[in-house]
Formats: sequence, C-alpha cells, structure tokens
Amino acid sequence: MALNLTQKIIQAHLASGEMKAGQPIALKMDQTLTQDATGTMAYLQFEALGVPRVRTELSVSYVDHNTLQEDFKNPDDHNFLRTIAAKYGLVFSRPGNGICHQVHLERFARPGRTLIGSDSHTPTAGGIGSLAIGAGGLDVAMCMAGNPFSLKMPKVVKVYLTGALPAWVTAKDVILEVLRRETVKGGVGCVYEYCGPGVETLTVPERATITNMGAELGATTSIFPSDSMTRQFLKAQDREDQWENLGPDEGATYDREIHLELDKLEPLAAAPHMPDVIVPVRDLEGKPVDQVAIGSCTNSSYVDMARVAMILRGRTVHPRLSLGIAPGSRQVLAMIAENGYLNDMIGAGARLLESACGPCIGQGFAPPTNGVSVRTFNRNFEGRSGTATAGIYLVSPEVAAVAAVEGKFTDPRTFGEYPKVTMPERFKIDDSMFIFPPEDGSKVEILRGPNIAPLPVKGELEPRLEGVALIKVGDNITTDHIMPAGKYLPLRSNVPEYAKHVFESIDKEFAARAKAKQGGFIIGGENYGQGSSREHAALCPMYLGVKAVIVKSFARIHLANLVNFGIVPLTFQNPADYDKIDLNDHLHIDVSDLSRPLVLDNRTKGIKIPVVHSLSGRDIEILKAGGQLSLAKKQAGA
Ligand code: MIC
Ligand code: SF4
Repeated sequence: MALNLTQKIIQAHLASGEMKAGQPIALKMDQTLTQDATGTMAYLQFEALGVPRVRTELSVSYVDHNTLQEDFKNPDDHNFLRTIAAKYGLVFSRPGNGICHQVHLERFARPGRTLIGSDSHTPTAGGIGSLAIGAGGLDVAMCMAGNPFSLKMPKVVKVYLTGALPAWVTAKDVILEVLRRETVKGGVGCVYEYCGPGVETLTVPERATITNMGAELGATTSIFPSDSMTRQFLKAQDREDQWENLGPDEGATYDREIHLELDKLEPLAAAPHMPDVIVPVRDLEGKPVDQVAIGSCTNSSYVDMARVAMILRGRTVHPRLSLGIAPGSRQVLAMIAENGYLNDMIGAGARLLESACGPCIGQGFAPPTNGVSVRTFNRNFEGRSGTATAGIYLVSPEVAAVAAVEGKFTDPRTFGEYPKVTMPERFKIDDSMFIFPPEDGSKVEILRGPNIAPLPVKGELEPRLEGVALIKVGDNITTDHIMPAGKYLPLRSNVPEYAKHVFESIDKEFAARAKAKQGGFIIGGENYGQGSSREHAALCPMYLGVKAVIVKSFARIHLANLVNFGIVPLTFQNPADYDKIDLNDHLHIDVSDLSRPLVLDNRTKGIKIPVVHSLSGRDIEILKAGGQLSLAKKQAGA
C-alpha cells in the first residue's frame, strides 16, 4: 500500500496499535528533548521510575527558558539539570547555547527519526523530516525510560505547495495563512504533511518556521520531506551522513488536502490575542508600534537575522520604540558576529537579548501599558508578554525590522529592495557548549537546590467525584491562562508554591477557593488547554484537588497531561449543556465504571447532563491508578 511520509515513519516506529485514524497507537521514540522549565519535573519523574540510564538513541536537556536568574532558583535548577543529565546519560546544552528547537535542528534532529520533547514547539524538527511531537514532561520521562509514546493515530492533512514566495513574503506568512484557514483548533488530531513543487523552494530553517507554528493549529505535528535541500542543510552542519531521501510513496493518500500557492501570498500578521486572527500587513499600514522583538524558536535562524541586519543597516531604530533581538542560538550569534551583521544591529540601536526564549515567555522586555508589540514569535495570548493591556502582533522578521525603523506598521513591499541573503555553505560548528555524558554516571552527585520540592502524588481515583464548579471559562483557554509562566517560571520545580497562581489572570481567588472547597470541577468551552505542553497546568490543579475537567473539547497535549496526573477529562455530549452549569453549582458524577455512559448530576439545578470521553483502555488504567507515575510504580512492583 502506498503510504504518505507520516505513515511511513509511524509504521517504522509502531510499537502497538493499528494505523487507523483515531485509534490508540504507541510509537518508539528515537530521541527526546527537554527544556529547563519543563525539564526539572521530567527528570524528577524519570528518577522516580528507577531506570539507571536513558534508553533512547539520544536525549538532550536544554536550558533556554528560565535564564533570568533573579535569585538562586534558576541557577539551582540549571545545576540540577546538568548533574542529572550526567548521571543518566543525557547531553546537556548549557545556558547560552540557544533555544532548544533551533539548536536541536542545527545539531541533532534527523530525517526519519522520531523525537518527543517536553515543549509544544518540538515539531520544529519536522522541518528536517523528523516526526517530532510535543508532550508533557511525564510522557517524555516515560520515553527516556524506554517506553513507547501513546497517542491516537493522527489524520494526515496534505498541504500542497506550488510556486515560490515573492520578495518580502516569507515562511512565516505561509504558516499564518494556514492558521487563517485552519484556526487554532483546526489541527487537533492531525499531522500537516507538506508536499508539492513549492517545497523545494524552501530551505530547512524556513520549513522549520512552518512546522514550529503548526503547534498553534493544535496539530500533533507537521512534517516536510527530506530532499536535496535537507541534504544541503545537513552538509552545512557537517552531518551529511545523517541524510536520507524521504518522502511520500507515489499514489499516497491523505485524509484531507489544502493547497497553497506561495506566489499568491502576501505579508501577514496575527493580531491580538490569538495566532489565528490573521490580517494582511497592508491593512495595518500606519498603525504606531511601541515595541519590536525579533527572535524565538520560530524565527531566529541565521538567514532571519542576516536579513534583519540588512534592513537595519545604516538606519536607526525609530525613537518611539525599543527593538530587542535574540538570536536563536550561539551558532547564529557567532555567525552574525563574524559576518558583521551584529554590527548593523548594534549600529541601529537594537538591544541585544540572550540567545534564549526571553520575552516570548514573558522573561523580560515586556511592552508598555496598552502597547502595540510587534514580534516574530508564535504566541500572542493575552497577558503572556507580561503586560496585561498590551496587544501582540506576530509577523515575519522582515515586517518586524521594517516596523522597527519606521515606528509603525509598514507593508515591507513598499520599503525598497528585498535584501538578498543566501544560506551558508557551512555553518560555524562549535559543540563546546554541550556537555556529553560520561560512560558511567552512577557516581555523579545530583545537586538539588532548596526550591526543588518533592513530586506531589495523587491517590487512586475515587469512584464518585463530588464538589462545586470552581471556575467556568470560555473557548480557547490556553495553558498560559491556567498556569501563567513569565515571572512565575522560577517556581516550576516547586508545585506547592506554583499552584498558588492557577488561573490567576482570570480569577485571582481560584487557588484559595479550590483549596478551601477541597477541590472540585473545572468547566470550559472548546479547545480547552491549547498552547504549551506545560504539565503544571494539570499538576497544579491536581495539587489543589481538581477532580475532573468538563469542557466542549480539549487540546491534545493538555488532555494527555490531565490523564497523566489523574484528573478525569470529560466532554459534554451535547455542547449546549455547557450553559446548564454555573459557578459554584454542586456537581456529582459516578466514575466507577468509565466504560458505561456517564451522567453528571447538577444537584444545585436538579439537572442530569450526559458527558462522554475519548479515553483509551490504557488512559482509564492510568486514571484509576491516580496517574501515570503511580501506575508505572505499581506495575514495576508487580
Ligand atoms: C511556550 O512557548 O509556551 C513554552 C514556554 O515553551 C511551553 C513550555 C513551558 O511552558 O515550559 C511550550 O510551548 O510547551
Ligand atoms: Fe521558547 Fe517561545 Fe519557543 Fe516556547 S515558543 S520554546 S517560550 S521561544
């Protein structure tokens, strides 16, 4: 049977299940990655599994999120991560080496390999032809211990590209156009597989910009074929031996198809406060801009930076705004320094930020009150920047650089000649900021700072869940709403402290109320839990006693995280029943047999509401045990 590329890689890694869309499958994972903000938990969980060394082909621990170091917490976490990597056989990417997805693409991601990462933008590696999936830290820990990754067999959407991008139109505009058509929930349960003659016009970093932001579609992942362009990139990274020619079989079929004519695209922006609120930049023409930020795992490659530098060359950043630039990796930074591009940036008055996530996750460089911030990032959720009143616009580096010079939105096509930058034939390769693990790590002492709190565990699932509706939220609630990052990132290793901030931006009293009521229920709308992979959005509510989350629909990673931490995820059989529950209503449900039809009893209103779930047999087993870790320990004991 002719297979598409996604099916081919899945088939080669299938540990169990059948390749039928929607059916549970398990995949062998060749590589794992973590970053520091999700990594500390992931390694505590890995440690609890009692496995002496990682059982993957390659596992890398990056430090890129939590780098402000306002006190001992972040540097303590870094020491913990460095020592635990050495103990268990992981490569450690030191702070300063760059953003995990950019660095992984440069140095480790491989065509045809599977990768699981505790960060939702792990699909960046799809740009090189890797099947790369974002997940919660616990799922990554399980894979590091050699278990396969469980998921539902995705549908495969063919994205057929024709033509070539015109001047000033970029890979960012490709994915913004896909988001315009598909929306932030359109990709749930799907892999976006890019093909067609337009593919060969896109370089690997351009492809990676597209697959990176596939996360914003809610997709399982996105992938490009591995072709001569991929080979060139690998060669330039001194890894040509890792190249494989990979693509769909002749006559492969797909579940759905969309067609994009690259030559018809124009510069686009995602307007506040969702990545699918897409407007052409020409419609924003003249709108004053208060801040510009260039970087993030979406748009911080060498060519992105070089083009920005050429736009800035000989000019000065507009007096009304501040421009911050974070090159994606030390490789990129070193190369723009060598080629003089850094001088163009400094000369124009750009503020150089660390090669890290920085403002993308609200770690500094917040916009002013009511500010219009133009960013090359991938998420513009309300408040994520650190300024509740700011509006974030997501654009290409070119649109951002032009706005920085002009002080207002400007259609870059009116700015002048498009700067020509070619991909380097050879990147500057310097792996000295990776620490490779010793053969035998058993004697390594793990350093644990006082901010690293023990893992909270939940008991077995109670047969009957009872409590009040602790909060009722609308559609598209993000994990940034549930568990804010930014200034609270240093609390990632300390669940009891972090849990005090659950839902803070929506309802300041939530955490106190949940504790006082000894837990209860969360009621939500469509696409609940979209965005990041942070399992704290399940772990901290679990710590506060949340028993079940009842919504119209879930985002993939958050749904898995709820199961992993023993919170029962349910959906309304009839979405209109959402209206039949109000804040503080007293609810009751019998979950002693999750294979039977379930009825939620709203005792305050005297109404019975049918609810359903999409849990696999394995999910139910995990829930019953009180979470994945409890189940794993139980099984190990048995
Ligand atoms: C994000 O972009 O939201 C993050 C911060 O990278 C998260 C991970 C986290 O919350 O630590 C993600 O995308 O998964
Ligand atoms: Fe870091 Fe932002 Fe990318 Fe998340 S989206 S990994 S915070 S750069």
